[in-house]
Amino acid sequence: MSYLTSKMVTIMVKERTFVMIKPDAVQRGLVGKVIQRFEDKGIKIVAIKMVSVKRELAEQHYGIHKGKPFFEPTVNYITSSPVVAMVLEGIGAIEMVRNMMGKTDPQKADMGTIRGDFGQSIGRNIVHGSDGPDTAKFEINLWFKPEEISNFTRIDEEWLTE
Ligand code: IDP
Ligand code: MG
Repeated sequence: MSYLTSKMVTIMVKERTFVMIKPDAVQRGLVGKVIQRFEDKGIKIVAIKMVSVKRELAEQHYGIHKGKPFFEPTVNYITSSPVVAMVLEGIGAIEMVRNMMGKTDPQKADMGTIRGDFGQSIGRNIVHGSDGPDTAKFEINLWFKPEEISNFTRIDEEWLTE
C-alpha cells in the first residue's frame, strides 16, 4: 500500500544545500574541523568562499525571522566577522546536514553533532544549514552565482551507494 511504501522506501535523491560556517567558528579556528565532518560523510563541496557579510545580505538571509527578538542580534553576529559559505551536495543532503549540525541551541544539541561538540550558546552556534528544499534553493541563489558552483563527480561517489 502506498502509505506503507512511503515509509519503507529510502528515496535516493541527490540534493544541494547551503551551509555557512559562522563567525565564531572561523574565529575559533574550527573551519577545517567542520568541513572535515561533511567530507568524511561523503558529502561533496560544490562551492565555497569566505564572505564578509553585508547587513543587507544578512537581513535577507534571516528575513523569515524579522520581528523576532533574536533577529537584530543574529544579523549583528553574522556581520561581525567573515563566514565561510558553501554549497554541499549529496543524497538527502539537506536533512543529513541538519542532523549533523544538531539542535539550534548547542546546550541542547546531542554530543556527536557539530553544535553539540563545538558550541555552548544559541547565539554562537557554529554553523547554518538550509532547513528544507525551498530554503536551500533560496539560500543558494542568494549567496552564489551559478558560475561559482562546480558540477563534477567525486571519484569516491560510486562507493557511497550500492
Ligand atoms: P537554525 O539555525 O537551527 O535553523 P533558527 O530558529 O532558524 O535556527 O534561527 C536562526 C539563527 O538565529 C540560529 O541559528 C541562531 O544563530 C539565531 N537564534 C535563534 N534563536 C535564538 C535565540 O533564542 N537567541 C539567540 N540567537 C538565536
Ligand atoms: Mg533556520
